[in-house]
Amino acid sequence: MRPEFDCTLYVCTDRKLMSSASVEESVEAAIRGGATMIQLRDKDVTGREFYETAVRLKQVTARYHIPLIINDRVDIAMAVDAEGVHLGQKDMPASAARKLLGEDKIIGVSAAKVEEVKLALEEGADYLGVGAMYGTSTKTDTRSVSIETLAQIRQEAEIPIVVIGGIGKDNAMNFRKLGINGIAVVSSVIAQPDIEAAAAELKQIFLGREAV
Ligand code: TZP
Ligand code: MG
Repeated sequence: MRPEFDCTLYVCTDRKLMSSASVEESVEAAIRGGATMIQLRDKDVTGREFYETAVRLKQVTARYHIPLIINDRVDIAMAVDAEGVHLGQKDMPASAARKLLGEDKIIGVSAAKVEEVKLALEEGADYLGVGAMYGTSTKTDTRSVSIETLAQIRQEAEIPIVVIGGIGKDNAMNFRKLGINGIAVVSSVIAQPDIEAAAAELKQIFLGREAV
């Protein structure tokens, strides 16, 4: 059985942006601050480096019982027994990843249009990453998604949705009322001087709660 997963605060790594010395340190701080899911996103590294980082990161996430999702690379997700994989529109379809990963792994798919959502649902995605909701300099080839399209996507899909792209303290409060399950963030957690505090604050803002 696929594990239940909580995508409230879904933190993606970026070794170019992180404020700490290692990916593991930044992820541990994010988890301490309340990250509920971690995605290893490592562009421009060799397969070996990606794999070795994934091995080290899995040790951290396993200690905290937080799901580790590998971006793009189904093979690396399998090799490190990560909890799942995240696929973009240019990656292999979720249905093909499912054949490789089996029923117990989580498969996320990026979507910016209703048609892409319909296909991802047909192909067996477990959650959707929808964006970019706002401007971001973390990823260059983004497509922007309006709040209206997001609302349409919410109507179309019963699976969990995380929003991504430029999510931060100023806008994280915009999504719960639309029935969005979580926020996926890179820079507003990973690039902050105090990663733990940034994660905690952002989660509170998304959930609409006062800081404790
Ligand atoms: N996919 C769409 S936007 C984006 C990704 C990976 C980058 C999000 O980064 P940030 O720093 O949270 O805006
Ligand atoms: Mg991808």
